[in-house]
Amino acid sequence: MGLISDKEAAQFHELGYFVTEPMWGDAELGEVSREFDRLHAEAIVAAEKGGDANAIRLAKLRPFIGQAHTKSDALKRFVKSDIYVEACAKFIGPDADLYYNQVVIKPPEEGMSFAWHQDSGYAQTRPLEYLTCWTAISRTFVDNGCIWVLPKSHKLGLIEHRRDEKIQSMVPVKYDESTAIPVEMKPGQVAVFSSLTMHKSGPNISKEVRKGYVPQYHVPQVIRTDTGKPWGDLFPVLRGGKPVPRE
Ligand SMILES: O=C(O)CCC(=O)C(=O)O
Repeated sequence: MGLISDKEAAQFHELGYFVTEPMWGDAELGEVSREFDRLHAEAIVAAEKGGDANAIRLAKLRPFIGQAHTKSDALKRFVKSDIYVEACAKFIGPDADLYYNQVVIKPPEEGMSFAWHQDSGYAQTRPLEYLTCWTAISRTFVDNGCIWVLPKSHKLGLIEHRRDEKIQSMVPVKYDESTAIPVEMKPGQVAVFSSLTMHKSGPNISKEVRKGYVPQYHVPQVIRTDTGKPWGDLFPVLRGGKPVPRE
């Protein structure tokens, strides 16, 4: 504990996000980065086996590799990192589960953008709001497709989203991006934000790969509103205010 200051917590509540200092050393980030390369190669092979041209394109240029903690022992340990557990204790409560986690890679010069959205716009849960910890595994900057946020957008509540099949994303029916700011990060920094905070990411037009890891956390056994059933990774990280030990 002690990684998140009162000022950062206040910014989370006021603006809907804050950005930490780098939280891991080169060795740990290097291990995660290598796991990203392995998972990306596997995702391309799996898409090529399926034979769908759009799926192959997305696997190459904008892979979102979900439930990565089940595909990598290193990531299964990483999701219980101190900064995530502390963010859960501060913003969720004494008990929290990993809700979903994704590896998101944008290859140099051709990585694709990802449209504005609230994470809660994808699947609604009871309770609605949860925590996204967007983590820079590589350096991230405007030209390699860093994320952008709309400060205070979490205060708008849930905005209606519609599915756009062409880009295979949920998109809010209306928004004003005039106050958007880019969140450029060093490797190991975390943008901690609400699932109601609007964000997007740009294309990668640089020569550097952009690697982001996106673990999200919620109350234990969270219910998906449309099915009434528990939903998500349901992987405990915090119980009774204490971190669940790594295996
Ligand atoms: O990493 C990205 O490019 C966007 C990820 C994102 O917005 C999300 O996972 O909700």
